[in-house]
Amino acid sequence: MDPTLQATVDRHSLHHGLIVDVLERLSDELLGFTCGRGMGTLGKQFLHIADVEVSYTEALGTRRMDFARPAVDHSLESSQRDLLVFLRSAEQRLRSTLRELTQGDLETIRIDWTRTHQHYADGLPVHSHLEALIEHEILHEGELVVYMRSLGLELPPSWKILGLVR
Ligand code: NI
Repeated sequence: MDPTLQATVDRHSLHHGLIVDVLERLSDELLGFTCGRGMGTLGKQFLHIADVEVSYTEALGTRRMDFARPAVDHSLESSQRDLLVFLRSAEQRLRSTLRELTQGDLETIRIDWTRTHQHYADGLPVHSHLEALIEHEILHEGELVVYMRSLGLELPPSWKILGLVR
Protein backbone atom coordinates (compact mmCIF):
# COMPACT_ATOMS: atom_id res chain seq x y z
CA MET A 1 0.00 0.00 0.00
CA ASP A 2 1.08 3.57 -0.67
CA PRO A 3 2.98 4.69 2.48
CA THR A 4 1.00 7.92 2.90
CA LEU A 5 -2.28 6.04 2.58
CA GLN A 6 -0.99 3.36 4.96
CA ALA A 7 -0.26 6.01 7.61
CA THR A 8 -3.81 7.33 7.31
CA VAL A 9 -5.27 3.82 7.40
CA ASP A 10 -3.28 3.21 10.59
CA ARG A 11 -4.63 6.44 12.07
CA HIS A 12 -8.15 5.29 11.23
CA SER A 13 -7.45 1.93 12.90
CA LEU A 14 -6.33 3.73 16.02
CA HIS A 15 -9.59 5.68 16.29
CA HIS A 16 -11.64 2.62 15.36
CA GLY A 17 -9.83 0.73 18.12
CA LEU A 18 -10.68 3.40 20.70
CA ILE A 19 -14.36 3.08 19.80
CA VAL A 20 -14.23 -0.74 19.99
CA ASP A 21 -12.51 -0.49 23.38
CA VAL A 22 -15.45 1.53 24.75
CA LEU A 23 -18.01 -0.90 23.34
CA GLU A 24 -16.16 -3.86 24.89
CA ARG A 25 -16.69 -2.34 28.34
CA LEU A 26 -20.46 -1.98 27.94
CA SER A 27 -23.30 -4.35 28.71
CA ASP A 28 -26.44 -4.74 26.59
CA GLU A 29 -28.33 -2.92 29.31
CA LEU A 30 -26.08 0.15 29.14
CA LEU A 31 -26.56 0.35 25.37
CA GLY A 32 -30.11 1.56 26.02
CA PHE A 33 -28.82 4.61 27.92
CA THR A 34 -29.49 8.04 26.46
CA CYS A 35 -27.99 11.39 27.53
CA GLY A 36 -30.93 13.64 26.89
CA ARG A 37 -33.06 15.23 24.24
CA GLY A 38 -31.86 14.75 20.70
CA MET A 39 -29.31 12.19 21.82
CA GLY A 40 -30.09 8.63 20.73
CA THR A 41 -29.18 5.58 22.74
CA LEU A 42 -25.57 4.64 23.25
CA GLY A 43 -26.20 1.56 21.12
CA LYS A 44 -27.35 3.78 18.28
CA GLN A 45 -24.00 5.61 18.41
CA PHE A 46 -22.09 2.41 17.71
CA LEU A 47 -24.51 1.27 15.01
CA HIS A 48 -24.15 4.67 13.33
CA ILE A 49 -20.34 4.59 13.50
CA ALA A 50 -20.24 1.13 11.88
CA ASP A 51 -22.74 2.26 9.24
CA VAL A 52 -20.63 5.35 8.53
CA GLU A 53 -17.61 3.11 7.92
CA VAL A 54 -19.69 1.00 5.52
CA SER A 55 -20.93 4.15 3.71
CA TYR A 56 -17.41 5.46 3.15
CA THR A 57 -16.23 2.01 2.05
CA GLU A 58 -19.07 1.62 -0.45
CA ALA A 59 -18.32 5.09 -1.82
CA LEU A 60 -14.82 3.88 -2.73
CA GLY A 61 -16.53 1.45 -5.11
CA THR A 62 -19.43 3.56 -6.37
CA ARG A 63 -17.36 6.80 -6.42
CA ARG A 64 -20.30 8.54 -4.80
CA MET A 65 -20.92 9.33 -1.14
CA ASP A 66 -24.46 8.53 -0.18
CA PHE A 67 -25.85 8.65 3.33
CA ALA A 68 -29.36 7.79 2.11
CA ARG A 69 -28.62 4.10 1.77
CA PRO A 70 -30.96 1.29 2.78
CA ALA A 71 -31.65 1.40 6.52
CA VAL A 72 -29.43 -0.57 8.82
CA ASP A 73 -30.82 -3.27 11.06
CA HIS A 74 -31.77 -1.38 14.22
CA SER A 75 -32.16 -4.59 16.21
CA LEU A 76 -28.34 -4.62 16.43
CA GLU A 77 -28.41 -1.51 18.66
CA SER A 78 -29.23 -3.43 21.79
CA SER A 79 -26.64 -6.18 21.47
CA GLN A 80 -23.03 -5.51 22.42
CA ARG A 81 -21.94 -8.71 20.69
CA ASP A 82 -23.74 -7.95 17.44
CA LEU A 83 -22.44 -4.38 17.42
CA LEU A 84 -18.86 -5.58 17.96
CA VAL A 85 -19.19 -8.01 15.04
CA PHE A 86 -20.67 -5.31 12.79
CA LEU A 87 -18.06 -2.72 13.79
CA ARG A 88 -15.13 -5.09 13.29
CA SER A 89 -16.40 -6.38 9.96
CA ALA A 90 -16.95 -2.80 8.76
CA GLU A 91 -13.30 -1.98 9.40
CA GLN A 92 -12.08 -5.18 7.76
CA ARG A 93 -14.16 -4.38 4.70
CA LEU A 94 -12.68 -0.87 4.56
CA ARG A 95 -9.14 -2.25 4.79
CA SER A 96 -9.64 -4.91 2.13
CA THR A 97 -11.27 -2.38 -0.21
CA LEU A 98 -8.33 0.00 0.23
CA ARG A 99 -5.81 -2.80 -0.29
CA GLU A 100 -7.32 -3.55 -3.69
CA LEU A 101 -6.72 -0.03 -4.97
CA THR A 102 -3.77 0.44 -7.31
CA GLN A 103 -1.45 3.44 -7.28
CA GLY A 104 -3.28 4.56 -10.42
CA ASP A 105 -6.61 4.36 -8.59
CA LEU A 106 -5.22 6.50 -5.78
CA GLU A 107 -4.21 9.17 -8.27
CA THR A 108 -7.35 9.19 -10.38
CA ILE A 109 -10.32 8.27 -8.20
CA ARG A 110 -12.48 11.23 -7.16
CA ILE A 111 -15.43 10.54 -4.90
CA ASP A 112 -18.51 12.58 -5.60
CA TRP A 113 -19.75 14.27 -2.44
CA THR A 114 -22.20 16.64 -4.10
CA ARG A 115 -25.14 14.94 -2.41
CA THR A 116 -23.76 15.81 0.98
CA HIS A 117 -21.17 18.63 0.96
CA GLN A 118 -21.15 21.21 -1.80
CA HIS A 119 -17.63 22.29 -0.94
CA TYR A 120 -16.38 18.89 -2.06
CA ALA A 121 -17.98 19.48 -5.45
CA ASP A 122 -14.80 18.59 -7.37
CA GLY A 123 -14.73 15.20 -5.71
CA LEU A 124 -12.46 13.93 -2.97
CA PRO A 125 -9.34 11.88 -3.65
CA VAL A 126 -9.18 8.59 -1.72
CA HIS A 127 -6.81 10.00 0.88
CA SER A 128 -9.05 13.00 1.67
CA HIS A 129 -12.09 10.74 1.74
CA LEU A 130 -10.38 8.65 4.41
CA GLU A 131 -9.44 11.79 6.34
CA ALA A 132 -13.12 12.81 6.25
CA LEU A 133 -14.04 9.42 7.73
CA ILE A 134 -11.52 9.88 10.57
CA GLU A 135 -12.93 13.36 11.31
CA HIS A 136 -16.43 11.89 11.40
CA GLU A 137 -15.36 9.21 13.88
CA ILE A 138 -13.58 11.73 16.08
CA LEU A 139 -16.84 13.68 16.32
CA HIS A 140 -18.52 10.53 17.62
CA GLU A 141 -15.65 9.85 20.00
CA GLY A 142 -16.48 13.21 21.57
CA GLU A 143 -20.09 12.11 21.91
CA LEU A 144 -19.01 8.82 23.49
CA VAL A 145 -17.08 10.82 26.10
CA VAL A 146 -20.34 12.57 27.06
CA TYR A 147 -22.18 9.24 27.38
CA MET A 148 -19.41 7.64 29.43
CA ARG A 149 -19.06 10.64 31.74
CA SER A 150 -22.84 10.83 32.16
CA LEU A 151 -22.84 7.18 33.18
CA GLY A 152 -19.98 7.81 35.58
CA LEU A 153 -17.85 5.25 33.73
CA GLU A 154 -14.11 5.41 33.12
CA LEU A 155 -12.86 5.54 29.56
CA PRO A 156 -10.65 2.58 28.59
CA PRO A 157 -6.87 2.92 29.20
CA SER A 158 -6.29 3.23 25.42
CA TRP A 159 -7.95 6.66 25.57
CA LYS A 160 -4.83 7.93 27.32
CA ILE A 161 -3.61 8.83 23.83
CA LEU A 162 -6.31 11.53 23.75
CA GLY A 163 -5.36 12.75 27.23
CA LEU A 164 -8.64 11.56 28.68
CA VAL A 165 -7.30 8.92 31.04
CA ARG A 166 -4.61 9.42 33.66
NI1 NI B 1 -22.33 10.87 12.36
